[in-house]
Amino acid sequence: MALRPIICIPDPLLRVHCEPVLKIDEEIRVLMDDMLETMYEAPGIGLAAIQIAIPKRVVVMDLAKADHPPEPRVFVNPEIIWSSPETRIYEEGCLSIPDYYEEVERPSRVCVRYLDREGLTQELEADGLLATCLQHEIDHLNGVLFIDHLSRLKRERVIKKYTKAAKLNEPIAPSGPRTRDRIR
Ligand code: GNR
Ligand code: NI
Repeated sequence: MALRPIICIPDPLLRVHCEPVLKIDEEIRVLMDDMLETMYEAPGIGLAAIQIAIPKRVVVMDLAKADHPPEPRVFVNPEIIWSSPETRIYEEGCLSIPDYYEEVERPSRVCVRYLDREGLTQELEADGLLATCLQHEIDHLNGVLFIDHLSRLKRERVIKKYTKAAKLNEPIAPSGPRTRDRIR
């Protein structure tokens, strides 16, 4: 297992459309394990492969509460096959936009089809934080960030701040999303 550096905006890699995984082989299993380790260390509740600069459609997640056993999940080639007409608003953060949080409105429930660790097709109907997080991560696979769901003013303000900081080589935050979202 290995920790891999997480890339941040304005890195253009965060805007690429990621490639489907054709075969779940040892290389992909190593990637999943490295992503989980990197996510736990950040700490975050989800991570898309592109956040460690790998343009493949792989997502990891763990929504288990801090005092509960870990529940690592992996989703390969996840697709939203149904979204509820009802929406919910949740305050999101992103490890690639450290220290910035804003409310995002998304469908409150989704049905997702994906391949599991063994390469078997699975379908999952999700609500609550799982539904929000799945949509946040699937957006990453398509080069979309949660700030793209905000007003243009808010989005441009954030991008400008991080672009300036990157030019001056100033780290914006040493750690990941604040403890409220952190579960472990
Ligand atoms: O750790 C994370 N917390 C979070 C909180 C609300 C909605 C989405 C997320 S995902 C984020 C980790 C991350 O950036 N995944 O891409
Ligand atoms: Ni994110």
